[in-house]
Amino acid sequence: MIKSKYNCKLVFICISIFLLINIRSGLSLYFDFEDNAQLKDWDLQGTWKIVKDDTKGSNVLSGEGANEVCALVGDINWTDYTLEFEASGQTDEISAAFRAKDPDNYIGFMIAPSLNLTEFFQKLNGQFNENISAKGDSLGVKIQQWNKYKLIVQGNKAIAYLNGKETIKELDLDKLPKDFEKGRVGFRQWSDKAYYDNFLITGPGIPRTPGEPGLSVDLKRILTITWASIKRNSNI
Ligand SMILES: [Ca+2]
Repeated sequence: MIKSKYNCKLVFICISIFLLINIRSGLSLYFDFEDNAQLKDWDLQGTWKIVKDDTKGSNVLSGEGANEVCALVGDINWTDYTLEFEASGQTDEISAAFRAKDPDNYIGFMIAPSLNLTEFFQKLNGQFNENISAKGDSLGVKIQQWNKYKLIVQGNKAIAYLNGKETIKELDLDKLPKDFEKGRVGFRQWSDKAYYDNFLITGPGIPRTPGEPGLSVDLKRILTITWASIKRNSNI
């Protein structure tokens, strides 16, 4: 019995170490943009840098340029994920990019306050197509206003939320070219300056990141369940 008890403890310790190693070795997938080291895994087109936003009281990712600016991160083979972030268009537009191969091939979700326009669009081999989705015109998003966005990209659907409410009709991804079946994620604008912060990427096969919201609670719960299961099955 004593030997069994020690074996069980050993199993628990091994599982705990395995979980911690997996969490710590993962690519950074939560970005609060508080330091420049967080940009090391990003591919940046245009001028992207970390700046202090006084209205928010936090460091944020700033992107700007004369034409299109694009910042991508993640694995080109990712398919499904949920993207959560905060954004504030400093001159006008903000956009998220997903199922992205590179700055010339991605799907975008755009908010343009000056046009009161919300839409999904695609860029394939450098060519834009803005007629792939419904358009929204009554969201009321303002320039230099921080808002919370969430994009759920799952299977053949993409759904966008603004401050917890669905923005426009979901996008049918199965009607788009097969080029958009998988890809990276990030942000982009055209000739505009925009701020982004607290970017969280979650999904199947996407590792967790130290410091991301909710992680410590989740880890504690997993370990508690594991330990309870070991005790139950071994009667210790
Ligand atoms: Ca921040």
